[in-house]
Amino acid sequence: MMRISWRSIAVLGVLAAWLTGSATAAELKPIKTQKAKALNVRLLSESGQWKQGKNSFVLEFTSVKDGKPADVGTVRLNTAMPMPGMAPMLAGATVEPDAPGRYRGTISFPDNGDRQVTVAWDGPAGKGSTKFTVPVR
Ligand SMILES: [Cu+2]
Repeated sequence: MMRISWRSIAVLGVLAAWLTGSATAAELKPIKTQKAKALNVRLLSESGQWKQGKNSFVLEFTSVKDGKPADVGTVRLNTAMPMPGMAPMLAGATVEPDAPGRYRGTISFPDNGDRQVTVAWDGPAGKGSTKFTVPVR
């Protein structure tokens, strides 16, 4: 009779994660979930938050109706930090398509504080944009 210990299962899991490389959806935590008309927009990362310095993230677009990935074409993500008495600090993300309705991006922040985030898209699922606030810790 074969015995499989929980420890060996855990070891296999770690090995599988190594072999497949980058983080899978299950390992990502939501930073922000936003409904934009017929679309749900999710901003995710491994830590579930943005911090000062360079950040990697995933943007997911799904249909509100059936939950399926929505091909939104070209995606842009820009951030602004309003600062009293001076021009707002702006930072844009580099965003690359990863899978239908799924995009990978990076963005850098020189300091912490709340960012006004604008996500805009233009493609087969239509053209649109949404705004929300994300704290940079
Ligand atoms: Cu600032």
